[in-house]
Amino acid sequence: MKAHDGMYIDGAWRPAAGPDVIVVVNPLDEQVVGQVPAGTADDVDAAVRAARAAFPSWAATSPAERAARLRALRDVLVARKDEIAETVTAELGAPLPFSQSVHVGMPILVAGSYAELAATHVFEERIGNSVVHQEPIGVVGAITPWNYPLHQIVAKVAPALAAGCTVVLKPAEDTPLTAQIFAEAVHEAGVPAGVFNLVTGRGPVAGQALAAHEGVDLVSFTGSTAVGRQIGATAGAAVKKVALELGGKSANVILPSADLARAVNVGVANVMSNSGQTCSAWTRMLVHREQYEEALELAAAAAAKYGDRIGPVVNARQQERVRSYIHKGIEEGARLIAGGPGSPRERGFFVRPTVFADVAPEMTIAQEEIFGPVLCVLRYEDEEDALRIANGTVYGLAGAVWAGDDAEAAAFARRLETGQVDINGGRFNPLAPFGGYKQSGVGRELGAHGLAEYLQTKSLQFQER
Ligand code: TXE
Repeated sequence: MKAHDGMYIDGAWRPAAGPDVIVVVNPLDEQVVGQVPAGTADDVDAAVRAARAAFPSWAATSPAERAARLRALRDVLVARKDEIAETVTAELGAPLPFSQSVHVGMPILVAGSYAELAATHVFEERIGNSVVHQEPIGVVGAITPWNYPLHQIVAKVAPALAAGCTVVLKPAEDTPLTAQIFAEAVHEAGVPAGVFNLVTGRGPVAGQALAAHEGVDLVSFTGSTAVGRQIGATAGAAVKKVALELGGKSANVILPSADLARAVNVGVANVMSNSGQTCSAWTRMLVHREQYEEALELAAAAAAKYGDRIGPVVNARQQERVRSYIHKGIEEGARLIAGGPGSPRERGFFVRPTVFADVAPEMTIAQEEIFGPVLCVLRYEDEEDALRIANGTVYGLAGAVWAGDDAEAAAFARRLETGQVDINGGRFNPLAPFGGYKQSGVGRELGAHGLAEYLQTKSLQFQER
């Protein structure tokens, strides 16, 4: 697969400062797909300098001009969608139709939504005798994970550019080729040199250097809670703003009035999709005790249907991690009703679609993010019990509620300690804010709330107005 052997800095591909490389492996067959340079603090420094130098003139462009560049960026992503989908599939192992519809389809929607928002957002308002200006925060250090390689990038870079910020992106080690295509797309879209810069590299080296760089005004990170905590501490010490989108352990609450079969089937599909590597996945299904046995039959059958259609997980480490959680579930007394820790294929980092019954709320598999195709089905006594279980983790990213009508589900959803809830199935809305309560993060992505992360306000106080 085509790969650049340099970093995209100040509008051109430049040689990396050091000799280290990252080898990209296809999780489906364990074949090498390409390699990219592993950046050092020197590469990060060059990229941050370029972003700083480009900031004043980009910040001064009109919102209409920024909207035009974002529209052009969206158009390039659309024009290159097949190539991007193939690259995501090669790096992440996702089935091609899923890469086309979700891994590429979703960021195209998000890029389009920020082209619109840049054009329509009110960057200046009068409040009494003051005029309040919303100004770009400056240079953004964006650190992204591999689970949605393009979406995670676009969800940070599009609002940053719409706001008038400049960006240095450090994408995940496992999926740098998609990030390189994104950099080409930004270039083709006519975004001026230095406004967007890409440094591929390892988290503890390039990522750490970016998070700590004094030329960065905001660090926007998506990834594990452990690394997020570290980045938050580094940024806090430097009084630098952070946005953190971290893990989740979302509850899928099926109330007794719901269409049980539909709720279970959609619920299983939600967890198995992207091989369970979705921070918002509904990994805990909560079912009323009287419907529990029926739900288990439905869930086991739905999981079995996935069988071979599910893609691998991203790498050997993730495969091991997921399998060890499955072992832990068995050890702690949960009952396996589909899948298990065994490997379904000789090659590739596959994990079988797995469902656990008789999961107690305090078990490790019901508390920690597994990030694999593993569903826990829990039993509740009544609504208060369901609420206590649903809210009983350190996370609060997403969730779902099913009921006979939307109003009943929404009333329950209002009591959940979580940033986003799908009502009776829901539907992706690129304008709705996404982000965590509790240890799932700080700040929001998408829509106007996502844009606000990249802005700071200045009040001009007049004597009269
Ligand atoms: O994440 P990391 P990993 C969760 C999920 C998964 C676990 C581990 O539970 O099993 O995290 O995944 C960069 N300073 N999520 O190890 O390490 C790294 O290079 C600065 C949830 O892949 O957090 C990559 O670009 N940066 C999730 C990014 O951080 C550092 C998505 C994420 O990697 C760094 C992915 C450091 N010290 C994993 N160390 C979600 N919320 O969607 C690493 N990085």
